[in-house]
Order: sequence, then C-alpha cells, then structure tokens
Amino acid sequence: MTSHPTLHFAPSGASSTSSAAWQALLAHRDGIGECHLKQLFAADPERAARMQAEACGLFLDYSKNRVSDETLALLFALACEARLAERRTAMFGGERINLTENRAVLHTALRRPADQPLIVGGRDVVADVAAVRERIYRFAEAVRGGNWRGHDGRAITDVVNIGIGGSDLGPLMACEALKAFAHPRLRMHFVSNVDGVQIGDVLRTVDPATTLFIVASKTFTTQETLTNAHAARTWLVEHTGSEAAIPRHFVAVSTHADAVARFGIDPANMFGFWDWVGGRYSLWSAIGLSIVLQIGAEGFDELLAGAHAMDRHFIDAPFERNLPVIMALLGIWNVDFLGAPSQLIAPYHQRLHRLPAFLQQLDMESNGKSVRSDGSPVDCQTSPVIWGESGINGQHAYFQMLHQGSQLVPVDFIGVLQAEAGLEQHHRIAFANMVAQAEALMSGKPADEVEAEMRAAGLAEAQIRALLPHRVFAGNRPSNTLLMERLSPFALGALVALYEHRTFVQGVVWGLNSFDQWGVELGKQLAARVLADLAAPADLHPHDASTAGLIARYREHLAERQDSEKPAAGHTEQNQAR
Ligand code: G6Q
Repeated sequence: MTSHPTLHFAPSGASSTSSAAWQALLAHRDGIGECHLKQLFAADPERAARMQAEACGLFLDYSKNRVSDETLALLFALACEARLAERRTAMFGGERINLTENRAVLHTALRRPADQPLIVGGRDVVADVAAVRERIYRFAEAVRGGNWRGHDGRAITDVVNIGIGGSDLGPLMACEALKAFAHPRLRMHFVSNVDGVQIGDVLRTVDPATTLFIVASKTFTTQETLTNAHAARTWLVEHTGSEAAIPRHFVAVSTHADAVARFGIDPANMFGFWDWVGGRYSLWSAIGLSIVLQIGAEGFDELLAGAHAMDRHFIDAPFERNLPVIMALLGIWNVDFLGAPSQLIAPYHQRLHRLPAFLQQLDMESNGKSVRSDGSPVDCQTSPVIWGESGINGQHAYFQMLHQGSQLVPVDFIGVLQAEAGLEQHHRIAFANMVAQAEALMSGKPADEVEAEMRAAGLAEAQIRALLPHRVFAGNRPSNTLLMERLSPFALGALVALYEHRTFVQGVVWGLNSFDQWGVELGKQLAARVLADLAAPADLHPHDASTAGLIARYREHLAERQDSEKPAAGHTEQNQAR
C-alpha cells in the first residue's frame, strides 16, 4: 500500500440525497413514476429523435428510459450540484483524487497524444508513457515478425498472459473483441485462476519452445499470479532442461522492478507503469501488452485514439449531449429513483462476450462502496449488480425475468451494424433480436391484445381466463441501445472509455472515491490464515464454528487421500520379493 502522509479528504459536505437537486428528483419521480413509456412515446413523436446522442462513432438511443425532458434537466442539475465539471478537471489534471491511497488517477494520460505533455509532480507523464510504449511496440514487432525467438530458435506461436483482476479482464476482453485483427501465427491464452486447472489446461496445449509468458501484475505480489507464474517457470525449465531459456520465454509487466528481478525475470524484459494507473483502468498501459501482440502497434494506437476521442468528448460536450454523463445519470435514476437493483449488459456480438465481466469489475469495484470520500455513510444505493453475457444467449436463459420478473432490470443493448464477412444473415438475425427485445421490454403486451390473440387462435374461454395473467407483459422496462458501425480497435477504445467515465460520473454524484478497493483486502488476509491452517494438523488461528468445520473437512479429506495413496504393506513386500 502507498504511504499517504497528507490526506486531503473532501470536506464533509451535504450528502447526495439531501441536495436540492436530489429532493427535486424525488418529488418529480412521484409524478412520472407511473407513466408508461408507451404513453410517453405516443404523446411525443419527437421523443426518439431528441433522446439520442452520438460521439466517437458510438450512437446512443436512450429514449426507452422512463424519463421526460424535465427528468433529464433535473438529472443534469444533480450533476452540476455534485460539481462534476470540477471533479472531471481534477482527474484529468492529475490531482490526487484517490484520497485513501494518495494517488492521482491518470489512465486518461495513457491515451493522450504524445505531443500533448501533461506535467504532474514536475514530470511529463505523457513522455514517460510514450517511452514505455515505444519499447513495447519494438518488442511486439519482434515477436510478431518472428525475430524474437524461443530458446531453440523457433518463432513464438503462443502467448500466455498470467494475471488476475485488472491485469487479466481488460486484456482478455479486448483480445476477444479484436480477434478479427489478430496476428495469424499468435494464439493468446489467459490464466487467472489459481486452482491449477486453468494453467494445466493451457500448458497441455502449448509447446515450451514457442511459448511466451507475460507475467502481468502491478504489485508483483499477487498470490494467484505468482503461483501460476512459478508453475509456468518450473514447467519451462523442466521441458527445456535449463534456466537459460527463461529470458526468451518470460517477460513481466509491473510497477515493481525489484520483485520482477527476484522472480528471475531480467528487468530488461520488464515493461513498467505507474501507481496512478488503477488495475481496472490499466488495459491502456503495459498491461495491454497481450493486446499489442495480438493487433500490433497500429491497432493499439487506434484503440488509444478511440479512448482519447471519448476523453475529449467527455471534457468538451455539454452535459445534454455527453454520452458518459447521460448514461451515468440515467443509471442513477434507475437505481436510486426507480429502485433497480441491477443492470444488465447485453452485447449482441459474440466477440464482446467478455465485456460484461470487464464492466462488472469496472463498475462494482469502483462504486461498490457505502461510505463517501469523506468517510460519511452514503444514504442512497450505489453500484447496482452489473451482470450479463452475450445478449442472444441471455434471451434463451434469463430474459424471462427481464420481461416478467418482479425486479426492474435496466438493459444496455450493444449492437454492431457491420457483419463480419460472409455472415450477413446471421448478423441480421442477431441485430433483429436485439432491437426486438428493447421494443418488447418497453412496450410489453397488454391484456386486451393477449386476449384477442388467444381468441383468434380458437382457445376456449376457460383457457383464456387461466392463461391470460401468464401471457401479459407489463412493459415499461427501460433500456439504452448503443450502436457502433463496426467492432474496430477505435470503436472498442471509445466504448470502454465511455463506460469508464460513466462509472466516474456516478462516483462523483454518489460522493465516492471510485479508485480504491479496500473491500477486497479482508478476504485476502483471512485466506492467508486459512491456508496456513489447511496445512497444519490443527488450527493455528481462531475461527468461527462454520469456518473451522470447513477447514476440518478439508484436512480429513487430505488425510483419507494420503492413507489411500499409501502402498499396502503386503503389496510392498511382494514387490520387494520379486
Ligand atoms: C483492480 C484491482 C485488482 C487488481 C488485481 C491484480 O483495480 O486492483 O483487480 O488488478 O488484484 O493485481 P496485480 O496487478 O497487482 O497483480
């Protein structure tokens, strides 16, 4: 943890909910809350045309939210009251807004053009970023071009990124999303789980002579990552017969050169970054090395350009046309005023299948907090549960609950207009389903329509009565639809930056520090104690009865296994006699 000699916590201010804008929204909610979206559309032919915004190649239709122009005006007032513009300037300017870790939050500097210096603490951070990126690009070019070779002179064919959380989810999501731009020789693998199964499965499929491992860890102390990295190192040495192979097959991405050297990776094969890059915001840094290897320097430049374009849009566009601001405020409206406990992310493109998991961390680790920056308790709901997977699969699984369940679940539909070559009809089916789902959630199907349909189908009166309540759709369920022309590196960069800033805006309105993650610490501390107890004959640490019981059960299992694996005495004697 970083030391923080001077903590400049925000002065204790009014809570979000006691602000005039929040109270105005509450009063307004009582008026609009029951108004059906269908009525709003019927009463206002211009609604869809007005409630849309476009930037950096992303088109947002937000007209299917339960809001009026007045709701939006009140939400923008809420953002102003939370001093969003001021907080945004502080983040982009490199102020130490991550108060509990006394750190600046500068992932936006990672995608700032090299000719736009940003001086923070007397250093031009943009120049530092450009210097590391230059080294990464040179290295990636050598690997991609077949000039960086394995220990026996063969070109690299497989890249294994070993990392977890922020050092895994972003690169994995982006490599999946950008497979259409992948280098033809390089296969990417991602290992995060420490259970041994994942790395075992990968190592069975790769050739030690042509595999490159990236150990990606900001701290280089993460137990899961180091355990997997040591396993990979042992495997390589066993298969090549010598430690001399390590420099050709291992590189590291970290902020801790000492720890990297202790592990046995030459610091010349390490790519650094800085404490002002949060894990979940780090795919733009050296943590994105696997992405560069997959799509090349040009592709990565495009990814950064898309994100930077969204940064500029977030800074420059008025709130009323600002995509991250609009999406953030609609999210707050849904969570805090309409009571939605979760938010579904539904991409209708297979290559975006890891986006929901990435956004889950981005949002829930950033804003899953119940105290404000000044330590006072929040008095509203903060991060909803973010969930989802490919939308079309969801339709055949949990969309039932979205349409007829008892909870309100707002949806972000994400669609791509251009089909991948040769699959036009497949793509059209997926796109049609996405649009239809948003329409169905919004308009629903009223009882008179359902009844008429059943009557026309010749159902008996008694059947109609019995089935009617089951077949009615209330509708009035909110969604956004985000469209992009094609799933390019630029579009992905813009999309991810859009969600990053959406998360930031929500954190500002809720008064949170979106950039620390103390909530993950306790589990790590207790895991170290439990690990020691699992290996000991009896507990070394005090535990509650349930925890102690689970540890005991593991120990019993271990003892039974060891017993069963011991060769029987008679059997051994027979063997010796032979
Ligand atoms: C992200 C979190 C967390 C982190 C992982 C990996 O914001 O801080 O997900 O990225 O715990 O940490 P290391 O990169 O230090 O191994």
